[in-house]
Formats: sequence, C-alpha cells, structure tokens
Amino acid sequence: MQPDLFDAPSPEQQAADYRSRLNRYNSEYYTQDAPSVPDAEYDRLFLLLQALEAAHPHLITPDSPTRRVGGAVLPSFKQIQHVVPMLSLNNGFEDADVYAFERRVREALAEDGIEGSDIRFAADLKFDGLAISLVYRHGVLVQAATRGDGSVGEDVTEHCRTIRSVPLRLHTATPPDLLEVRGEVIMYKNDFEALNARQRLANLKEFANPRNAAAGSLRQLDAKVTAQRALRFFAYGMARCEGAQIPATHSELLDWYTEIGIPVCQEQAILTDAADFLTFYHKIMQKRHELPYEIDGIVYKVNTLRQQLQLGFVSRAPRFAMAHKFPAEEALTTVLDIEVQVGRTGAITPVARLAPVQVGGVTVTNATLHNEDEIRRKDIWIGDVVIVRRAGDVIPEVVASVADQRPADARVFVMPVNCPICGSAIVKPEDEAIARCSGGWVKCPAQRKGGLWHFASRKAMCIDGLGEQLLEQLVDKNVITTAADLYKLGVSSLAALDRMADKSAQNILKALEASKSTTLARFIYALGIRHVGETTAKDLARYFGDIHAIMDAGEEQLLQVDEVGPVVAKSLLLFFSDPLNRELVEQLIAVGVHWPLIDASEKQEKPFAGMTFVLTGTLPTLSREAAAALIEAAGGKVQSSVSKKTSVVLAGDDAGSKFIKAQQLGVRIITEEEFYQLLGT
Ligand code: 5U1
Repeated sequence: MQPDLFDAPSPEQQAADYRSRLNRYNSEYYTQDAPSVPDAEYDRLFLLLQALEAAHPHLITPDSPTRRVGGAVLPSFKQIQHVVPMLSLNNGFEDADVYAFERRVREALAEDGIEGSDIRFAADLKFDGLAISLVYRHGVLVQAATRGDGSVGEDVTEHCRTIRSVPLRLHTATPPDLLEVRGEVIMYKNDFEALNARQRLANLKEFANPRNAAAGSLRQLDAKVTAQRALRFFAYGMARCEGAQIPATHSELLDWYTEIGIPVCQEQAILTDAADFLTFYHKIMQKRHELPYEIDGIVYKVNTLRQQLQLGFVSRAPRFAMAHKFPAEEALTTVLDIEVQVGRTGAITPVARLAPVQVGGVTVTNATLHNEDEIRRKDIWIGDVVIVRRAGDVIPEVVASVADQRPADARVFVMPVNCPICGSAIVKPEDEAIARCSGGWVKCPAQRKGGLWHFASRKAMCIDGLGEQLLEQLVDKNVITTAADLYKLGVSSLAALDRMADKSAQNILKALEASKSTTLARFIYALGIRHVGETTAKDLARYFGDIHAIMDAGEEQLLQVDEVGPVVAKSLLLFFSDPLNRELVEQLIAVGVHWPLIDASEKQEKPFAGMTFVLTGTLPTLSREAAAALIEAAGGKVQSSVSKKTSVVLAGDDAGSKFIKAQQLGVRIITEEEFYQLLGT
C-alpha cells in the first residue's frame, strides 16, 4: 500500500482548494474590508494556481482568479439588449423635492390601500461611477454590460472579470438559476491619484476625475488594460432573479448580496420620512470628503420590493426612488486670463481668472494652475472652456480644458520673465517645476508680506489680530521691513493706519508682547525656511535644543535629524548662509523673543523620547487625537504608515493593513492597556 497516493490531493482537488481560498481572500479584501491574510499570501497561492493551471490546462474554470487578466483584444464592443431596461433616477436638489417625493409615494400607495405606517424607505449612496449590470447563471458570472442608452448596452464581461471585487462565482451552495445584479463600477480616490501619477510619468493625458478614469478604464477594447486599473464594484439593485426566494425588502436584498459575496456599500439607512432623509443626507454630506470614493448624492427608495412594483415607473424613471444630489463640485466655465501670484518663498503661481461660476455651493472666480508645466500638461489656454472643481474646503482647481470648445482667438499662456511685483528676474532651476522671483524678501514686497504673514500665523508666532490687510499696509507704507520691526511698533505708528482705532492698536501690541514668549520649534517654523514645516521644526528643536547650534550645523549633522533629508538640509544651509537671515534671528532675540531651554536630561526622561508610533483601528477609550497627544507629550512621534523604523504600533479593534504590515516587519504591536503601562500611567 502506498499511503501518499491516498493522502496527496489530486491536481483537481488542489486547484479547487486554491481557487476557493483565493476567491475567499478576494471577498474578504474587497467585499468585507477585512483581509485575513497578508497580500504576500494571496500572491503565493495565485502563483501556485497559475503554475498548476499551466501544467493542467483542463483545470482552468471560468471562475478561476487567474482569469482576471483580460482576454483577447476586441475589434469593437458587442451590443447587449437589456432584458430589464437600466433606468436612470429622477433627481432632486432642494428639500422641497424630497418632501414632494415622499408625498407622491404615500399618495400612490394609499390608492392601493397601503397604510402610511407600512411604508419605509431605504437610503444609500449615489456613486459617481459607471452603471453596470452583471448576470449570474447558476452562480457563475456569464455577462456584464454597461448601461448604454438604457435599452442596449455594451458587453464588458471580460473587463468586469478583471475587477477583483466582482465575484466570478457566488459564494453559495444554492445559487439562483439566474440573477441579474445592478450596481456601479467606480475607482477609489487614491487609486485615481496613483493612476494619474502613472499617466504623468508616461507622458499620457491625465483623467479629469475618478468617474472618467473608471469609465475610460472599463471601455477599453483590450481588457488587459482594464486589468491593470484598480476598479471596484458596488451593487445597489436587482433586475432579475429566478430559482430562488426573492428578499422582501431592499435592505434584505443587500444583506443577501453580502452573504453571497456581492459587494455592497455599508453606508445605508432605513428611514421613515422626508425629515429623516434630510438628516441622513446632511450626515453623509459632512463626511463625503473622508469617504474613499466619490459620491454625488443619496438615493432614497421604497424599501419593500412589492411596493416598488406597485409604484412602477413614469416615463424612464422609477416612481419608487429618487436621487437627492449634492451641490455639484465640478462646473464648466471660461478662462478669462492667466495671471501670476508671488508667494512668500518667491514661488510664482499662475492663477486662472475665470468667468464666475457656482461650484460646490460657492461662486468661483479664480483657480490655481500650480505651475507652468501643469498648464502645458493640462493644455489650458486663455479663452478655453474648462472644468473647474472645488471639493469641500479645497482650493478651486482647473481640472482640464474642453479641447473641442477652444475658440479661434484662444491664446497660449507665456510665463513672464520678470516678477510682476518687484521686477526682479524670474528663475526656474532645470530640476524644479516651480519658477521663483529672484528678488528675495529684501527686494520683493510680495515675499516680504508673505513671510510676515507666515511669521505671525497661528502655528508660528501666533500674533492675534495681525491680519493680511494690516501687514499689507505696514509693508506698503514702509513702516516695517523685517519681522523684528514688528516688535518695534508703537501705538502711534499702528493707529496711523486705515481703520485702526487706538483700542485695536493696543490689542495688537499686547499680542506682539505675548508672542515673544514662544517655543524653539515655533520660532524655527516662523522663519519660513523652505521645506521646513511644523514637524521638521519640532525635530530640529528637539535634536539641537539651541537656535545657534542649528545655524552653525553642517550638512552631516543636519542629516542626523529625523525629518531632515538632503533637500531640507540644503535649504537650511542656504537660509543660514545669508547674513541677512542670521541678522534677523539675532534681532528677534534682541527684541525679546525667547523660549524655554530644552534640557538634554529632561529630553532623556520622557518615556517615548526617540520612539515613533503608528495608530491603527479603534481604541477602547482613547480617540486617535488623544492618543497622539499623549505620545507627543511623552516625547514620541506619530507617523501614518508602518515601516521598519516604526518603534510601536498601537492597535485597537478592526485594525487593518497596518496591523498586518507590522506583523510582517516584526514591529512591536501593543494594546491600549500596554500603551498605558509603557507610558507609566
Ligand atoms: N445607490 C444607488 N444608486 N442607484 C442608481 N441606488 C440606485 N438605484 C438605481 C440607480 C439607477 O436605480 C434603481 C432604483 C432602479
């Protein structure tokens, strides 16, 4: 007897085992957001299955994860007639539209004898992506189609196979004979940024937004291109189901989908009336920009599927649902002109002057164009029709020009050769994207104003009441030149300014006096040295403990500091090589700016001195902010990602990929309780 013949799995069994594990890991990662194995384990199994299939091609099944690569290049898209049309939704923008929808639903159902108390509504997110229909026969994905004109779409089966959140086989032993799932293909915001970064590197046109990127990635005749794009799928409805018990409500349908491996967005709610709708709408709108994907509104639907059928459709939209749209974050307008602005470090930023347009709830008339290369890459001309975007509090941005609407008299932007403020030459080093005014703060009032504004800002010297307009007057009237001059101001020089009463002048002098007592980190940050942000300033202060030590440090010594790399070191050396900057530091100290000495022994005593922490998951009692504050107060630093240099990962519930990475790298992982022990409390 040869026991291994009986014990060793056959290639068939082995392949089935790999397939089912890979499909499960896929679902855990993409559908449940809860990976149970590191990516490396997935990759290892995938390679094993690939090798097995190469040796035994008859083992390849349509639901094999190795088939997610895209097939042959298509000559054109095959057309697919939708058995159940893919309709669009009626849109509403105002509260009144939402109340009207609820009233219409209730009145129509009342005609069928349905009591108001029997009516519930489901709300889910309206994704800004591409509507897709997926057909499963006996649990296996057999067809995927775009919406097209609603009646006829395009066959994108091969493409959708490459989307890892689309199950190739439903996770159930008893699948329906036929199931047609409706949902949306989207691209996450971070994947969109990464794709555009790759496009830039390859000198290819960037996508205007995640929706365009998703649509452009799916509508490729070569599905291998789609396979390289990080697309995702979320289901929100069902068109057909045969050979299975159909759930009674929309929310039960979504629960069933989750059970059988079809991804569903977890941001849902069951609501009773329009007042509820509005609360949910505002809650989601608040956190809209923190979501990993773009949404453009909320969809309200009658929750009971039977009631949905009773309500039916009017023209091409269901009567049982409506989309409550958020204010648009993108709009079309015209570039009237392109001017340049000079920043505090002399950076020249081209700004588009736009025909006024409503975007994201405000009127936009200007948008940054970042730099000259960006203008060329986006191909933006003066006179062009452009897409403008304003997401949340983000500065409005020109996303792209609409090339086919370019007027005959459109002009290419030419970067000026001289600073529009001081007339000094504008220079642009070969290896930098940003052009700069060469005047420095001595010659260029724009740099002087910017530098002073930064010096007085909240995170720097925090001088209350010293606003932009006031600084502008002080500089324009030649009352001050440097930051040290601020501390020489008196009531009379301040009161002589426009709109400045004696009382306000007194308050500013008080604020100036108070600001003299600061910290070394704030002082370093306030100097406005290029590439030296708040964190680097803190690191420099902690490492050197003395401003003169920083001023006299050489490159090698600077590079010893945590956040300091060659670029920052060079910038510090350049700044302190200028006698005017050294003089400024001395003057500020002479007028009384001071900070507590950082005692080396005190530094050592802090329990987390020199340690870096990464936070992941939800901690039992501490918020992230509170944990970060405790770590920093104890001399430690908080970082956003895990690396070999990380000292400790503080993990709570639902810790995700950072936890796995820490395990892989052998980084110490602690609980909140252990954290308190380390802290000595
Ligand atoms: N979230 C969601 N989006 N969306 C789009 N639900 C939803 N439902 C739709 C559409 C077109 O249609 C059904 C109500 C038929």
